[in-house]
Amino acid sequence: MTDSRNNKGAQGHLHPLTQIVREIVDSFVAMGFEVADGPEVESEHYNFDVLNVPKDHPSRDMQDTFWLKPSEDGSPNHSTSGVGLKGVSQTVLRTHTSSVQARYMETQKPPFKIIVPGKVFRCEATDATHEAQFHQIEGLVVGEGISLSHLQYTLNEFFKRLYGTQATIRFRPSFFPFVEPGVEVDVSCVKCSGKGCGMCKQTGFIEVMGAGMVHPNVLTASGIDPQKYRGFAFGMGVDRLVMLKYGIDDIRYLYSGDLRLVNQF
Ligand code: 2U9
Repeated sequence: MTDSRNNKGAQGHLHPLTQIVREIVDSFVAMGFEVADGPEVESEHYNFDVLNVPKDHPSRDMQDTFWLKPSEDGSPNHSTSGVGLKGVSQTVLRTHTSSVQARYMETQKPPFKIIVPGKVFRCEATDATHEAQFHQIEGLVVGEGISLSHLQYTLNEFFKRLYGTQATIRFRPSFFPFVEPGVEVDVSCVKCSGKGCGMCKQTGFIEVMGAGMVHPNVLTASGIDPQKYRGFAFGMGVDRLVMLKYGIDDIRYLYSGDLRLVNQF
């Protein structure tokens, strides 16, 4: 058989999401990062509390987070809670992979550089740009003398590897409870290289991730002295990157299992 699509279908191949996850992870591994992972069923403690997310933050709402029912005896459903049973840390499906970095920081002594790929879950109505389950990759670097310029250098290097040496990035101020300062990261438009086109809405840039310097409260909550150590962190939604790369206009295609989509990659 000579038709390449049929050949691919017969042999099987990686889903486009898996392909990009591997490409991104490999790129950070080449820069000296280690890969970490952790549970998808997570405690409120690691998903929110140690990440400096206030008790009344909207991301904790039932509308945004999948809260799991406690088991019959009242104990939480997650494996290793950050608090004792009486402290009542309820169980959620993790809403970001940041909980993995929080767990890692508790047991490892700096310096370290980790990259964390994984599935995350948000309780929201699905549409062309939102799914209840999607893929994230987050990174964390902690050490002495780490500054925003290390973050800028690392991300600049990463996007040049991913999109080519002409790619440039820019930071815009933003807010996330776990970082201070926080930034939104834009990359020069992959289609028009920054000149302005329909894809980038004539701005020349596309928003691709959030990032910032790890909040001192987060370091302290994980047993790391913020007077001695600093860290930077970043997070990106992989589905959005796949959609941008291949011009896919509905995230639901990525999870439909429809071979007419996956066999194109
Ligand atoms: C620790 C400390 C800080 C990770 C970060 C973001 C900003 C961010 C979003 C991008 C698109 C999530 O998939 S998305 O919706 N993420 O904007 N993530 S800083 O900060 C951390 C993580 C772990 C211990």
